[in-house]
Amino acid sequence: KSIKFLAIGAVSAAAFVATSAAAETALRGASMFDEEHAYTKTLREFERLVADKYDGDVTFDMSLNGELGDESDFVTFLQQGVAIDYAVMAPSNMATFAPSIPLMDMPFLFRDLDHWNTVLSSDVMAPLEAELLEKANIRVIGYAGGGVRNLASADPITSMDELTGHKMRVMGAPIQAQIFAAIKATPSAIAYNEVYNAIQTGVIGGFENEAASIQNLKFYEVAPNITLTKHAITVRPLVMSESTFSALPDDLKAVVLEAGAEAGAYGRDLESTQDGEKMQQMLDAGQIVVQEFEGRDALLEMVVPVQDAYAEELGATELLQAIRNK
Ligand code: MAV
Repeated sequence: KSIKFLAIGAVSAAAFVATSAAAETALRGASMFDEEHAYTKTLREFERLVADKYDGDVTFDMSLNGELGDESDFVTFLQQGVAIDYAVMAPSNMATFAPSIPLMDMPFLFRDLDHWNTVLSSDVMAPLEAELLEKANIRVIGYAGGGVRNLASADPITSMDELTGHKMRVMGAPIQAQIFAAIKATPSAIAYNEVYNAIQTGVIGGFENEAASIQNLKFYEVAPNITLTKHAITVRPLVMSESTFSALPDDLKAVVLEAGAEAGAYGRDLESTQDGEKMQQMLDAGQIVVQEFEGRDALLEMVVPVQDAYAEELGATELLQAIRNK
């Protein structure tokens, strides 16, 4: 009896899908984090805004907690237009397809939050977006981010002496390794979802990251020493696979662009506001020890020639200057 019942159920479920499929657009997102992280909240806001602004039927399905891998996996899916339609991405994790894009999140690029805000409210990044679209088939629809990146390590690092030779993980873009090598660390590109183990087993001494992610993925368990190098304020494009975007109906395209820009602004506000709070929560919980770095200004001097050479190699000297001049 129960078998018969199940069979009938299955048929009617399939029929329901068939009748509703014609008008419905199904979009899939991905996050490396749980619902609490600013990126997931940014993506949820994007979904909410699209559903709110769009007259037609659109459904969302987001995979969380790195179920589909880390951002270096996401970028391949986005580029090929399979499995993931939208995500928040670090530019330095998209370098394989678009070599100029990591200029956006190069360490020591922004003087402070005001500078970061001014740059992101301008259209100075437009040539980089164009390259990403053309070479990687990925469209920027907004900008999230706003976390301050610091060193996180198993042992304390407070001075140039301790930083020299420090084995640390960096993101996959060559410019990341070049910058950290210039400040005398020993960087290696390791996948984000292998970092926790690599620190735990002593393969590396630490990495660099922002408060939201250190807290969400409990990196403090293996790297509780935070050194305030404040070397980056994150720029994290909210992106959509162009294969997906170009196939959307025109009215939905317009809604996606509007919702992307608004959700990005929401995410920037959220993460930049929460950055200090999250650091304090980890401090209060005894999860981290925070230390200043003696001579941060010296670091800046060491990296500027590396930034200049990178921009020159990409033919982006004017663009870098335009960002610095903002
Ligand atoms: C942080 O979790 C985020 O900035 C994320 O976008 C990066 O991919 C990640 O760090 C990383 O360092 O790879």
